[in-house]
Amino acid sequence: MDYMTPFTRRVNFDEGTIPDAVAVQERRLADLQGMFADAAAEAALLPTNPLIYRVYEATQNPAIPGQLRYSTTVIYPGTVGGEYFMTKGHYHAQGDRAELYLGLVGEGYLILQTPEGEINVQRMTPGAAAYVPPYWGHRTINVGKGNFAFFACYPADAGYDYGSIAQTGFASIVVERDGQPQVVSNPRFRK
Ligand code: M6P
Ligand code: ZN
Repeated sequence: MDYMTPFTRRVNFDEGTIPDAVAVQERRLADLQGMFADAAAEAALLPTNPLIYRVYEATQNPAIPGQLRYSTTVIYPGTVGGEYFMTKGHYHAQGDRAELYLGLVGEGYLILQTPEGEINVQRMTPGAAAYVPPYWGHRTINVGKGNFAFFACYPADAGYDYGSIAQTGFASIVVERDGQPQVVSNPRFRK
């Protein structure tokens, strides 16, 4: 038996970062082009291409059954035409793989959607352990004034299906109304 060597990575609970991450992914507005409901507001912001979020990958564990990967995500505060900064969102390429999120810093929403377009919203604050069941697409949204960060752990072979979200979007979006987050239907949603 070729045993894998155990290891530990430290999560910074104040920042929601992993200082010794094996990889850090940066997602800017250009990487989310076409995903915000207000196309004009998105186009107006595109020249400055703001940083929306970073993903700190703790592992590059092999994408095989039985292995896990874990990471933290820090979403910066801001909106595009009143719609809060958010992740791209994805289904798992292997749809039956679940995922666990743990809120670390700030305040966010986890929005989930079935392939049939059913929506579920979970509020995430530090300590909230939110379960993403098999088959639900998932996106996280920073609805606060500061950074929103969370920890994620998922089967290493789950994979990413970004295509369906890019094409159809989520049926609901989260916008700022009178300074408060509100979940409203997405005018650009296509089933
Ligand atoms: C969490 C996990 C990651 C994911 C990241 C950003 O950390 O779910 O697997 O990559 O959020 O989300 P997305 O890939 O949709 O941009
Ligand atoms: Zn996932």
